Amino acid sequence: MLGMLAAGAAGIAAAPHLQRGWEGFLGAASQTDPTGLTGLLPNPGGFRYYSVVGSVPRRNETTYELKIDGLVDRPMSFTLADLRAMPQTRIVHDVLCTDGWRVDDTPFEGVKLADLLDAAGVGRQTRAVRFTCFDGAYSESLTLEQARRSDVLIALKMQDKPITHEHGGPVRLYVAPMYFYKSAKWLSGISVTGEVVPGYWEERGYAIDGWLDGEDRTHGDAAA
Ligand SMILES: Nc1nc2c(c(=O)[nH]1)N[C@H]1C(S)=C(S)[C@@H](COP(=O)(O)O)O[C@H]1N2
Ligand SMILES: [Mo]
Repeated sequence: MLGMLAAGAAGIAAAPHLQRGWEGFLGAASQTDPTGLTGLLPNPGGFRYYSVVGSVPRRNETTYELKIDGLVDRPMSFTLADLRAMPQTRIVHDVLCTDGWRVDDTPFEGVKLADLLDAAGVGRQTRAVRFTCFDGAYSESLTLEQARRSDVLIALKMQDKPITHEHGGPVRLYVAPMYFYKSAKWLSGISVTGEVVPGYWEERGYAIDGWLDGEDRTHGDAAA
C-alpha cells in the first residue's frame, strides 16, 4: 500500500499541472487509505487529513444543509447563505491532534455555536449537544456549557479561506480549546440531548474530555 502511494505521490509531484496539487492528492489518497499511512507522507501545511470512511460526498452551495433538532423549541435548518448572513467570529489558536502533530496560530472563522443554539431555543433540562456528519459515520459531543463558549464555532473558513472538502468543508465544527478530534468535519447535524452521547472515537477509547492542557488551551484566546 505504501509503495502504491509513494508511486502515486511521485507521479503527482512530477506533474504539477494535475488538478488540485499535493494537498488535494493527500486528501483524496487519505480518504481511500484504510491503513492510515498517508498520514506519514510529508504535508507542507502541517495538517494531516483524517477521515474514518473511505470517501465522503461533496456538498456545495446548493446541496449543503445544517440541521438543528432534538430538545429545541424550534428545529431549524441552515444553508451556507444563512450561516454567512449571521455575525462571524475569527479565532486564532493552535491546533493539536492527539497523534502528536500540531499547527500553531491557525485562524478559523464562522458562527458561534451559541448563536445557533439561541436561535433554535434550548430547554432547561438539556445538558449536551451531539454533532453528526455527512460522511455518515463520525460524531462528536459537548456539554451544553462547553457548546456555549465563545471559542466554539460552526466554522466556514480555515486559514482565512473557505474550508476545503479535505478539511471538512463547507462547514466543520471548531472547538478551539480542545484536541482537534472534537472538531467534527463535514458537519450536518446538531442535536440537543439530555446527556452527553460519546462520539465516534470516544466509543473507541478516546477521552470524552477533550480539553487541551495548560498553555495549549489558552494560547491565542484574545483573538475571539
Ligand atoms: N467527520 C470527521 N471529522 C473528524 C475526523 C474524522 O475522521 N471524520 N477526524 C478528527 C481528528 S482525529 C482530527 S485530528 C481532525 C483532523 O482534521 P483535518 O483532517 O482537517 O486535519 O478532524 C477531526 N474531525
Ligand atoms: Mo486527531
